[in-house]
Amino acid sequence: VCLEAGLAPRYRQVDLLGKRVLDDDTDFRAVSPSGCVPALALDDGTRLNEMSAVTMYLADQAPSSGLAPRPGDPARYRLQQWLSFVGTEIHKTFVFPTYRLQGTPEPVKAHARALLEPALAVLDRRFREAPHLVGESFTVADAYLAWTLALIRRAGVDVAPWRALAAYADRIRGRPSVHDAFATERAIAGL
Ligand SMILES: N[C@@H](CCC(=O)N[C@@H](CS)C(=O)NCC(=O)O)C(=O)O
Repeated sequence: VCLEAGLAPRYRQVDLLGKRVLDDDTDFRAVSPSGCVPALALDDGTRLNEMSAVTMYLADQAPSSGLAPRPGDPARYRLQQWLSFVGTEIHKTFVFPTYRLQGTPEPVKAHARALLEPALAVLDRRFREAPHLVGESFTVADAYLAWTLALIRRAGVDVAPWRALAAYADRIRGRPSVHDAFATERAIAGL
């Protein structure tokens, strides 16, 4: 999102198990009460959490980017709909239990995998109608979905049976900002 918006934040690494900010060994819960990323800290002391709020805030710093429809535009609610769908039906339903740092029992993982399928079908239907989640242009919901699709792929789930979704996944992976964001993340994590 920052790459698309032309923003250059300072990234800080977090030990998500120990809940510490790595560079100064401070308590991560001071910036994120849930202990979850993302957490955005502004110079004026404002702290913001939750993917949907953080990404919409960042989008609104660059209104001409089109990353979020402007307030008053009905499409803004459509964006909120898709951010919520990706967050609850894909991220927390499948990605989170699959990659949970503390580990997840295998039957729970299998259940998460089964729950993913209807969500993928919803996305496939959407991409038969439009090139992006909200419509013609890339928004922060697509950025969020791009990240979840990468983790779905890494988990060994092949989305090929959902052909419109698979075509979208290929397209979005080739988007320069998506490619560069993963490269930045790999460099920060030393992968
Ligand atoms: N509801 C949160 C969920 C964020 C979330 O689950 N983040 C994971 C990483 S993908 C996390 O920080 N997990 C740490 C933990 O569960 O302790 C959001 O939408 O931002």
